[in-house]
Formats: sequence, structure tokens, C-alpha cells
Amino acid sequence: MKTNFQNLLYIICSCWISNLNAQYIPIDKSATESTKVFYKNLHKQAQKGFMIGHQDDLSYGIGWRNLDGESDIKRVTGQYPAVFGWDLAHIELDSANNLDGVSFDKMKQNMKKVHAMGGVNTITWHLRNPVNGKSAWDVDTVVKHILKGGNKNAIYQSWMSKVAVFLNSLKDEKGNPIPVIFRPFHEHNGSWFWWGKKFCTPQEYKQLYQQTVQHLGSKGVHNVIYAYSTDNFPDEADYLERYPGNDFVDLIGFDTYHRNAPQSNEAFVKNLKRMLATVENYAEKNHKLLAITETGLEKVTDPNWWTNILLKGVDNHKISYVLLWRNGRPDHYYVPYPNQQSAEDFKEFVKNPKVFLGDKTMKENLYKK
Ligand code: BMA
Repeated sequence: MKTNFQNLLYIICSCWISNLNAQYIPIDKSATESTKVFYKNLHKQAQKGFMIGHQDDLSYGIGWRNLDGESDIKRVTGQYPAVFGWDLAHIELDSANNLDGVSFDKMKQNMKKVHAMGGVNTITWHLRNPVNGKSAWDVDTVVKHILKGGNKNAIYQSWMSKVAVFLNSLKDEKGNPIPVIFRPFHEHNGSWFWWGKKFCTPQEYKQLYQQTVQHLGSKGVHNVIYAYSTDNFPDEADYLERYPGNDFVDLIGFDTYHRNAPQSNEAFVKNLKRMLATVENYAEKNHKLLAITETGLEKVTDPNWWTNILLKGVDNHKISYVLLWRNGRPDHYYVPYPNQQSAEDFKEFVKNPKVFLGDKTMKENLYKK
């Protein structure tokens, strides 16, 4: 029989847990039930460890392209990654393929497969410059023209509507919308994309992000977890300079690439730790998820990069996932393929209990209440 004290303890604990759960609610007030469940489960999962993600993992790798079921991460470890990155660039042109040659139809099929096996889908959008139709890297003053009231707003609205159609078409076998993480206008504190720092004011950037969220909502998109991610940043003030606000963002993160190895090895680890410590606090206080939204060392030229650099950088920080960039070409890849010089170390790395590949994530079942 329970004593009064035990009963009281039980009540206090249940209230505390339900209060904790109540805080993990997506910003979209009309988010679908499964998006809400997914978001809460992502938070719980992040208490245990971080998932490994890979951009375009199922679309191509080193020495192969469009081979059903293939994945460089699977070729090396026997498991798929837990998180799969995709890019919608050129959907705005009604093109059949994205900017890296991935067919949108195939992408959709693969995203459904990922969801069915319990993995996570995350989307970026290197969209063209809506003012002149050139690439995302064609930098100029664009943002103020595409905001509401701007002379190019109609074009941007029509582009967003195409994204909405795509997101709304992501349905599981029962016809329910598949929850995805969408990360628009990333690396905006750099100045290499037209939405970058030099080409719009903080206010304009915030409006761009907010109007995007609002527009997708108005088109019936309610299966999205919204991610905000900068490039490297010096401090919290810089990180938050263009933050659209807690009502528009579910997940915060940043992109950080390791360049000039091995000279910069120590600096990379130190910088990664510093940035994580800076934003971890913010994420915790504001009940947001935290992720390293893109990282990697091109061609993984350090055989021990995984255990010696990345793992050390992530340290004990509580993050949801680390997304490694695409295996695009023999001179542009970020995860090992069989016999690549870091393949053995990658296998060691994924043995760490805090590192989650596909199999472990599936056991967690992120989509189940
Ligand atoms: C960059 C490079 C490009 C690619 C773009 C969008 O980082 O990988 O080759 O087109 O991302 O995926």
C-alpha cells in the first residue's frame, strides 16, 4: 500500500513530467497530431544521445547513383543514418530534378521510405535568386523586394506555394502527413547567399523567415518542425541577431565545417564546443531542439576525424542530431565509403552509446505516442 508521502511524490512527479511534455510543443498551433508527437519524441531522444544524419544519403554516393536501398553510411556500418537531408532547390522552377540532380519524385518516395522505417527527414532549400532567376549564390539586394509589399513578392509567394504542394504531398501509407524538419534560409550570418547578412537588415531577414512560416501555414502545411541555423558565430548576440523569434522556430542550430585540417584540428574542436555551449543554454531555456545542422571535413582527410575531432567537439552537449554533408563527388564528400581512410574510425565512432544510427533510432520510435 502506498503511504501518503508516496502518493504525494507520485502527484508531484506526474505534474512535473506532464509540465515538461507540455513545453515541447511545435510553434505551429495547427501542427498535426503526429508532428506534435514527433517533436516531443525528438526532445526525449536528445536526452539520450545524438542522431547521425547525411545529406542525400539514399540518392547517390561515391561510385554509385540512383541505386535503390544504397547508402554510403550503410555500406560502411551496415546501418542507415538516422536523419536524412534533402534539398528542394529548383522546385521553384518546376524542374524534375533538384540542383544536384536528385529527382523530386524519387526524393518523395525516399522520404516516405525513411519515415516508414522510423528515420527523420530534414529539408533545406538553396532556392534561386527570385529577382534575377540566377542561383542562390547570386548575391544582391533581394530580400526587401520579395517581402509583402515588395515588387517581387508575387514571385516568392508562388515559389513558396510550390514548396507547400511538395510538403503537403508527403503522406504515409495511411494518408497521414509525414512530419519533416524544414530549415529555410540557412547560413544567413554569412554573405554567400542572397539572404545573407550583407544583403538584408536583421528586420528584413526576420520578416522573410516569418512570412515563409505564415505562408506555408496558410497553404495547409502543418507537418513541419521549423529550424533556424546560422553558420559559425562569435557569440550569442550574433547568433540571435536575425532570430525570427520563439514563435517561429522549433529547432536551433548552426553549420560548421572543418577546413584546413590538420593545422586547425584543435581550433575546430574548441570552436565547436564554444558554439554548442553558447546555444545550448538558449535551447534549454526556450524548450527548443538543438542540432549541428551541417558539418564535415571534406574528403575526411583525417583517419580519426570521427572519434578524435567530431566526438570531442560534441562532448557532453545535449543535441538532437549532427548532419554530415553530401557525398557528391570524389573531391567533395563528407562520410566514408568502404575502405576510405576514415571508415574504420567511423565504425568505432558509431559504437559510442550516445551516437544513434538508423537501427537505434528505429527502436526509439519517434513517431509513436
Ligand atoms: C553545397 C555544395 C554544392 C551543392 C549545394 C547544395 O555545399 O555541396 O555542390 O550544390 O551545397 O546541395
